[in-house]
Amino acid sequence: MDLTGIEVAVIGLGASGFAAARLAAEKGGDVYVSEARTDDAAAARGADLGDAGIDVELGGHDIERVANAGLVVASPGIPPDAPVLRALAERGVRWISEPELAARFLPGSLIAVTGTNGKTTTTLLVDHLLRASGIRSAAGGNVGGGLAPAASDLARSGIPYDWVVLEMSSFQLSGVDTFRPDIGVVTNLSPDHLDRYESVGAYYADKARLFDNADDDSAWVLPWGDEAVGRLAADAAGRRFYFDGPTVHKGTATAPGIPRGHGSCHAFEDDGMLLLRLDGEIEELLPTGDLPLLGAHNVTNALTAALVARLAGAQPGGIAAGLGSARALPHRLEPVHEAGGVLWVNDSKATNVAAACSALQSLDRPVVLLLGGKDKGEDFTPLAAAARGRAVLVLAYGAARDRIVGELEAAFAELGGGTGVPPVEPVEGTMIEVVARAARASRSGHVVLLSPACSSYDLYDNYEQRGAHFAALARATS
Ligand code: UMA
Repeated sequence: MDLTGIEVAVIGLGASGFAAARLAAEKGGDVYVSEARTDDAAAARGADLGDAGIDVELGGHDIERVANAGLVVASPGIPPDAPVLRALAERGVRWISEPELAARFLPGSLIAVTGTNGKTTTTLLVDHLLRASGIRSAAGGNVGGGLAPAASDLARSGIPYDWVVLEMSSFQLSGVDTFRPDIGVVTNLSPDHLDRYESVGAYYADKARLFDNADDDSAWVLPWGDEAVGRLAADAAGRRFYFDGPTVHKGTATAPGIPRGHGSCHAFEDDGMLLLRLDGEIEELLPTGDLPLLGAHNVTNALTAALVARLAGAQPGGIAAGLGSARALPHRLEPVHEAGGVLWVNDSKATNVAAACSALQSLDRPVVLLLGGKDKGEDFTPLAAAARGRAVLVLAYGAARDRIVGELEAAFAELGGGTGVPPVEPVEGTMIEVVARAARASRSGHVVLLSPACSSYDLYDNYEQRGAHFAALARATS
């Protein structure tokens, strides 16, 4: 495909706008970038694009010029009710998302991963399993955090990948047109982004666009027994493959000893072993205990990724090797140190209560829990039920310290106190004092878990900096 002679307007100059502009220019387009901001970062990006002969305007949007372009690419972070997109919609102008543009130029076959949680881990794990199987693969898309490039950067790379694995957010899916994954994955669904969507239905409707161009050759990898995902896939053409992990049926987990999996389930865990079943043949991958990723939700992610990799042509041996060498993503239940039988785990990305509850629930060792940071005003009481019976000590620090102590003590009292209720201790000072206290309090067999349930901005620039500081201090404990 060629964009020669076509004016391509790119709205927004973040990571995706920058990548889309370079791709469109490289494909012959006459590219114009329009960005509302004028700060140093935008100016630096603008200057880079200017050097490549791309016309960049900062500080507002020339609606007429954008509307007259032959192709409009809008950044995912711009909500549809932003004035620029409203003005375009009123003129009947349609726009596409950056991965939609990229997919028109991507080499190889396409795997697209969406869902509410686990997208990034699954995307990067699929790529890792394919590579471990000797298949040329690359991951990108919504991933962010410097862990993988934008889709357009992969399209520009000129590398003849066999497979490209893209994480797709609902924002990116809202702007698809011809986007057609060979293998599409929905990890799970739950309400999210309600600051942007007027209803959960509207959020799910964008996710459903994954299936827009389904045909008989499409393969869909879906959670077994998930009604919301089933409704999303509806009657889309293509074959369906199902995974069933320990977190899928939260309320109805199969009792120990009873075989998991189902006649029509293709990836599941049974008797401590991760298994695939395709065409009725069982393939053993890895004992669950050998998976280096912590937490039940990562068993689900591993099963999902293994099934996708198998459908993409990877052999069970390569998949098993890849699962065995998988590493946690930084700041997400990331083991950072082990000494004296104490495992130190950095879950700094858990900036809200739900994420910290989920981290606690996924560990099967007694936990010394570190909570604190900037107080976002969230209710901390749900942490009490998650911590009871799992945490042996809660240390609260930072700006939210006193509220955490007060709310958790009250919540534990309401739960009736008694066995399994950990003491909640305020720690004065910074992460240095918190880690020192955790080191004194922890015993062999314990996990010291930083899953702070708060943002980092009281003491740090971002959660990455907080996690790195915690990890460095943990490593220095012995
Ligand atoms: N802007 C305008 N006009 C407006 C509004 C915004 O010009 O009216 C400008 C902003 O000033 C900004 C740009 O548009 O410069 C918006 O950029 P963006 O928010 O779309 O962000 P990018 O830097 O392009 O990054 C995006 C994804 N961000 C979002 O979807 C919010 C990144 O996902 C993704 O990694 C990147 O593209 C490459 O694909 C991040 C993310 O947080 C990780 N995603 C959300 C999530 O996972 O929950 C969806």
